[in-house]
Amino acid sequence: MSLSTEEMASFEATGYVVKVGLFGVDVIRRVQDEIENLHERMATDPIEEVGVSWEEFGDLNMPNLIRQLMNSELVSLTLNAMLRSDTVLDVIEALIGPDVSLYHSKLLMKAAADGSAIPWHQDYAYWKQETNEPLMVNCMVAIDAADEANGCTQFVAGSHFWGLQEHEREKTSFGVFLPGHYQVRDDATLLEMLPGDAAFFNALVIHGSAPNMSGRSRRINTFAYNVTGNGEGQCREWMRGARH
Ligand SMILES: O=C(O)CCC(=O)C(=O)O
Repeated sequence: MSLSTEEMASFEATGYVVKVGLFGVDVIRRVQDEIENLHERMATDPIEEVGVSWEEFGDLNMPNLIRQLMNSELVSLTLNAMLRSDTVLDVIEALIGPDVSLYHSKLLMKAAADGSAIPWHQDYAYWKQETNEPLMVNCMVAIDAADEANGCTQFVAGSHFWGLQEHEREKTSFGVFLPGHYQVRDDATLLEMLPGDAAFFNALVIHGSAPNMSGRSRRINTFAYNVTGNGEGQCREWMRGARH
């Protein structure tokens, strides 16, 4: 399953495109099983290559809750298989061409009631180097149902045409953000997803999300891909096409 002409046109016009049901329920159930109790497991038994950013509460009585976990393929065999599957790579190839490398895989855990907002940003604000171009594409897969109440991701359609905006910088997770951090924006579209749905989006489209105000977690995993050779150290693993 790659992209139809209409889906490609939608990606080009808005900066993102959604594939409903890209992964089946059983695949997602396996991921859910593999990441069960992940907050507790990463707190007591960290893995060296897995980078965890915790929710910051300033209250020692609050449990350790993961905000973002980098290299998530190391905590879930199923995520590891998904990121190298034709299901994803055929779409990525349609979007960025035949030379595809993995940039990274990250889990965003947005825990029930306590998962914090993700400020508005363009990914290229994190990734820009002197020598690279904003060619990277993300595949964000819903592990839980994501809706307005649990802080689904929102996109500003067409904002990839605005070029790279000036971002503020702080030394926290998601510390690169547009002025105002997270606030309601009239020009943003809520992207409600069911488990297994996937959104593909480019490196310049503005996105962010509200805090989780519900009793349900909103876990998503984003696989980021790059054109092999685009940037220094930004192609972690070769996936397809020419090897540079
Ligand atoms: O968690 C969110 O809603 C946004 C995630 C995000 O910024 C990303 O995957 O690049």
